[in-house]
Amino acid sequence: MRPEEVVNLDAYPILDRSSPKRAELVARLKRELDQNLYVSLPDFIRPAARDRAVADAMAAHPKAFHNKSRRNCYLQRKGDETLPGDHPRNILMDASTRMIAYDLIPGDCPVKTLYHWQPVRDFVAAIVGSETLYDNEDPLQPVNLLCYEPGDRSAWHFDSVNAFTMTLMLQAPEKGGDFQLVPNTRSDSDQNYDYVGAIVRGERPQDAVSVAREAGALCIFRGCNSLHRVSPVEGDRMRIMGVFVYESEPGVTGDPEVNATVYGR
Ligand SMILES: O=C(O)CCC(=O)C(=O)O
Ligand SMILES: [Fe+2]
Repeated sequence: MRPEEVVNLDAYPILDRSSPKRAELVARLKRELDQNLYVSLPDFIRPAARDRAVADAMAAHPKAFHNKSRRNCYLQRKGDETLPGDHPRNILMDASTRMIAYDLIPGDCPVKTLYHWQPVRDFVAAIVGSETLYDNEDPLQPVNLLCYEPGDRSAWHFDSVNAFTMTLMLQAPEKGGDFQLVPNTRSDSDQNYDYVGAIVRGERPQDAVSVAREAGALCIFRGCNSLHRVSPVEGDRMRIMGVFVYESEPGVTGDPEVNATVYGR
């Protein structure tokens, strides 16, 4: 499939960089991201491309790494004995997902076609306010297919490295699997432990926004300072996401230790 057949160019006219329509679209999405810490782009890929990506995910799924862990919201498997038991560093939560690494995804899978297309890279850069974005060059990290089987979930966490995270819903579950986000739970200068603790202890459910995620929707969010999670998936259908990692400089590869925990190798 050519990139023009993957991306829904009717709804997202990203090809002509000088068109006012594109500029308006970028300005609106950028404003939304700045205000809400997330922005959702419904119907970003076409249904045929989505079907193909889902079929690729189903075919690769037996080789997915089952990432099952108990960890705190800072992605650590151990708490801190010197802190009280109800401190957010000491609240360990269960997460379970199935990770399909870059090297297990066919070269012509639509998620790779989209990721490696310059017009998409430019469009995303404009929305997140980056001069230029580069592909990640790790053998495992650049594009992943993340599957949630019934009962799978991700627990409250902050993303660790990237200034933004980009995901694409390929198959929504029948029920559950909601993406929930608490904007600005902490800041670069303030860990805000009291508030973070209240969220992970479940004391402020009203503060979490549920981001609607229809199949085909692209989501860009800033997860470094905003707690987020995925509620348990219910029903028979897997939740299947594409996850994309862009970098602000060329030649970035991953930390082998991080890869071992995320991909099991
Ligand atoms: O599956 C999702 O919607 C979110 C996954 C997530 O938290 C992440 O990629 O950082
Ligand atoms: Fe995350």
